[in-house]
Amino acid sequence: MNSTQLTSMLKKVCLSIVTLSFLYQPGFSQVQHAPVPFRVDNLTCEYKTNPIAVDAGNPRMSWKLISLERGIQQTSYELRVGNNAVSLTKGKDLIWTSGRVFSDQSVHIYYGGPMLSSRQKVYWQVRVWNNKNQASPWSMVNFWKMGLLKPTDWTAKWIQDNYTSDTTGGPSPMFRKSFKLDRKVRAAHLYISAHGVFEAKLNGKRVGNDYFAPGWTSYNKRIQYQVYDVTSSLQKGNNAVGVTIGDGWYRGYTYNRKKDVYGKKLALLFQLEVVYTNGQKQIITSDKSWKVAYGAIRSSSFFDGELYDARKDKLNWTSPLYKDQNWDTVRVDETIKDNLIATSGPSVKKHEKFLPLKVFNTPEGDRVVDFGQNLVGWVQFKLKGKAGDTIRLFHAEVLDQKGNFYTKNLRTAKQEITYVFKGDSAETYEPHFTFQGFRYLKVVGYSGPLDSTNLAAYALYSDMAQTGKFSTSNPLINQLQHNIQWGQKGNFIDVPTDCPQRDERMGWTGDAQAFCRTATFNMDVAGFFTKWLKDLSADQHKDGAVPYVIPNMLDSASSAASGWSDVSTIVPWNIYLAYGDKQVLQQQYESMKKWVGYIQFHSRNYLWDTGNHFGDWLFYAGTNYEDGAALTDKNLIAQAFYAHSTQLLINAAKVLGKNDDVATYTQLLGNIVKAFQSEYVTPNGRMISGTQTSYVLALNFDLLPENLRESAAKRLVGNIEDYDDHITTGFLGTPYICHVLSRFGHTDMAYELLMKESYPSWLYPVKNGATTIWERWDGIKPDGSFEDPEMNSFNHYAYGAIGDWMYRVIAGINTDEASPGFHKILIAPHPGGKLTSTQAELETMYGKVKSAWSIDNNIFTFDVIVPPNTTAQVILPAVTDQITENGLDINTEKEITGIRKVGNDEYLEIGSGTYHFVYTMKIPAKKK
Ligand code: RAM
Repeated sequence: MNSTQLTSMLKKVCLSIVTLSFLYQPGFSQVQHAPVPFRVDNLTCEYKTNPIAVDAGNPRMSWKLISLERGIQQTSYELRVGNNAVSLTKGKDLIWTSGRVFSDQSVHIYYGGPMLSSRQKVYWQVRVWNNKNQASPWSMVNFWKMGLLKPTDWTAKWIQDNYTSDTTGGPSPMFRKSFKLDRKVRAAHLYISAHGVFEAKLNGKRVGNDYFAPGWTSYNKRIQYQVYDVTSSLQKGNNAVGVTIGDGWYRGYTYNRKKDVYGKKLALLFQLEVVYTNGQKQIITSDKSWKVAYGAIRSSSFFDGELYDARKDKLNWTSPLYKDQNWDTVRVDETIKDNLIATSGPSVKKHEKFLPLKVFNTPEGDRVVDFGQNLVGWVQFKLKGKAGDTIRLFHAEVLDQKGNFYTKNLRTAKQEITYVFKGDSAETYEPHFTFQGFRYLKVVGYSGPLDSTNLAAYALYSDMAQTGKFSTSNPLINQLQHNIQWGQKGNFIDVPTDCPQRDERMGWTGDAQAFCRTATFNMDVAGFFTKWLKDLSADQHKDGAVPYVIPNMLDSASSAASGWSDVSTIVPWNIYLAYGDKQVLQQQYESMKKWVGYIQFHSRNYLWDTGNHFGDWLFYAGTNYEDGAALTDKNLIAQAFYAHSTQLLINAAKVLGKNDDVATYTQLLGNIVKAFQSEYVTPNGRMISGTQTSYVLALNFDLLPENLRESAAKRLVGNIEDYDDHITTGFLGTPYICHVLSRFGHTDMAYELLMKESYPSWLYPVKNGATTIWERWDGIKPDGSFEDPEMNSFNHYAYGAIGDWMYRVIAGINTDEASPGFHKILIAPHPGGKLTSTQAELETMYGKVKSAWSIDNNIFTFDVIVPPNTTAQVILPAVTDQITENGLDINTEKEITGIRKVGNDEYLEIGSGTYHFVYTMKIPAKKK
C-alpha cells in the first residue's frame, strides 16, 4: 500500500467514525432502534414530525434512508399504519398497509387506507429495500393525529366581550373559566382559535410556545385553529383556563392606518377535549358560562407596540382559586364555524436571544442600547420601579449620520412599549401581541443600570428549520449571506412580508416571488408557502386578478400587477422544484390558469400593454450615471412575465398530465413570444429598453430567437460595463441577472457584480454595516444621508434573491428539473471572484447535499455529499490532469460512472455517499 492509498484508507475510516457517531444521535420518536448500517429515519407526515392537527384527507408520508455505503438507491418500500403503536410493531390490527411497493419514491407517499375520522390518531412505520439487496429494519414508530374535520365537530361557540364601544387599540379582553375534572386524565387536547391573536394559559401555565396564533390567513374564508396536547397541564379536581386576545391582524391597524379589516370584535373559540383513564370523555368549551375582564394589557398593536400597566395585573387569574365574581359575562356569537382549518404551516416561535452589545448616550442625549443585529421580535426586561413609574421603549433599525436614534422610516408605526411598574421587586416583562423591527432600543423613564442581566432581545419568526448553509473565504460575502438569512427570518412572520418595521408589513407578492427560490435554500419553507398559496387562491379575484398583497386587505383595484401577480405561478413552481411536491401544483393549478387567463383577456393580439404595473421596482436611478437610463418599459416587463407565467403553467400541466392544456398554452406562448419580439426587439436583437433588466428578462425567459441570444448577452455585459460593472436592476431583474450571465458564459461578470463594494451593489450595504438586506440599493447614501424616509426599510428581502445564485452557481447545488426535489442532483461549482473556498450544504427531502471546494495553488479540492436514494451529476470545472477521488484515479472507481470531458469540464455521475476530489485546475484566462 503506498502512502496515497494509506491516506485514502485512513480518511475512509475517519469518515465511518464520523458517520457512525451521527447515526447514534437520537431520533424524534419515542421508540429507538439500535443503529444499523442501513435504516430509515426522519419520518414526516405533511412535512411535520408527529403532527397532531392534520386535515388532509390522504396525508403524505416521507422518510430518509440512512446508510454508510455509496450508491444506495431505494428499490421498494412497505408502509404500515395502525391504531395502536404496540400492535403495529407486531404487524397486527393494521388499518392499512401498502404491501411491498417496488418504487424509489421515498417522499410524499399518500396514505391509501380507509378514510380517517376527526381526532383519529394513527401510528405508522416504514421499511425499505435497496439496490444492494439490503432490507432495513422497520423504522421507529411515528404518528399523526387528525384534526377536527367537520364544522359539527365544534361544540364550542365563539365568545366575545360585552362592550359595544370596542375600538382597535383598546385593552385586550381576558376570558376565563374554572372547571372540574372528576377523574385522572389520560389525554387532553385543546382545539383553539381566535379573532385576533391569543395567548392561552391552563392552571397558570402557558399553552404551547406559539406566538400570534392562530396566524394570518384570509380570515373570512379560512381561519386556522391550533391543537395542543395539554395532558400535563391538567389535574384531577379544580382547573382553570384563561385566554387573552390581542388585535393582531384581525382588527389591528394595517396599511394606511386601516383597521377592523376582518371585523370589529375580538373573539375566542376554545374546545378542550379530555379523556379520563377509564376512557370516559369530557369537553370544556367556550360558551356563555365564561367570564371576561380587562387587565394589564391596555392596548396592543403590531405597528404601535404595547401599553402594559402592571398595576392592573389580575394576579393568578388563570389559576383555579381565582375569584371572578366581579367579571363580566360574555356574549356568544353564533357565527357558523365552516371556515376553520387546521394549522398547516409552521407557527411563529421565539428563536435567537441577543444581549446588549453597548449601552450609550446619543449626541441628542437619548439612552440607547445596541443589540448588534437588526432583528424582528421584542425586548424582554427584568427591572425595578416604584408603583406608577413608567418606562418607555422605542425601537429603531439604524442611527443617523450623527449617531442619533432614527425612526422616521417607520412612518406612522410607533414601535413603542410602555410599561407601568406595579412597584414589586424586579418585574419581568415581555410583550404579547406585537413585534418590532429593530437593532437599537431607546429607553426613556428608567435611569438604573441596563445590561445583559436585565435586558435581552428575542427574534420571533415562523418556525422553519434551517436547511441551508453557505460560506466562503470572503467575509463580506459571508456577511451578505447572513443578511439574506436575517432578511428571511425577519420577514417570514406567518406570511411573507415586505418589511417588518414600518406601517406596512403585508404579504407583498412581488417581493415574495423574487425571494422565494432563495428562501427554499436557506430554510424549509414548504409548509410556509403552501399555506400562503391557499390564501392566494382564496383571495384571487373571480376574473383571475391576483391582489398586490396576500392575504388581501387592499381594495379590488389593487391587483393584477406584472411581476407581482405572477407570484401565483412562480412560487408553486419553486416549491415543486425544491421539494418535489406535485400536490402544490395540483392545489394551485386553477389559480395559475386563472392568472394567465386574466392576462389573456386583457391582451390584444397577444400583447399585454395595459394595466398598472410597478415595473422594475427600485431599480438604480442614481445621479452618478445617466439619470433614469436604467428604467425599463413597464409593458415590456408585463409581456415578459406574461410569457413566463404561461411557461410555468405549461410546466405544471406537463407534470400533472394535462395534455390538452399543454397544447393550448404552448400555442399561446408561441404567440406571446412573437408579440414580444415584434413589439420590443429590433430585427438585430436590440431591446427597446436598453437596460439590464430588459435583457435579463428576455434572456431568462427565452424570449429572443436563438440566434440573437449570444449577442443580447453581450449587450447585457456591455450595459453593465457602461455602469462601471455595477448592477442597475430593481426587484424584477435582480433575481435573474447573475443566472443569465452564467448561462451565457459570463460568470466572471456575475462575480464582478457580486464582489462590487460601491453603490449600487450587494456589498455596498454590507460595507455600511448592514446586518439585513435593505429595501434600496442606497438606503444609506454614499454621503451618509438617508433615502426618502417614506420608503426606506432596512429589512426587505427582495435584493437577497442573489442567494439563489450563490447556492446554485458558486457552490453549484441544483436540482434536475426533470427529477425535482433534489432526487437527481446537479452539482457544478463555479469558482471565481478571487474566492479561495466555498462550503455549502442543503438538507433536502432525501438528506444532506454538500458541495465544498477550495483552491490552493491551482489544486482544486472538492468535497461532495450525496444523500441516499438520490444520484448526482457532477461537473468539475477547468480540469487539466488526472482527477483523484479519495486518492484514487476516478476511472478506477466503480461508483463513478459516465465520465466524459466537455471542453475543460469533466462530467461524472455518482450515487449517494461522500466524495473527495482533487485535481489541478486550469488557470482562467485573464479578463481583458
Ligand atoms: C412597497 C412595499 C413592497 C413593494 C410595493 C410595490 O410599499 O414595501 O416592497 O412590493 O411597495
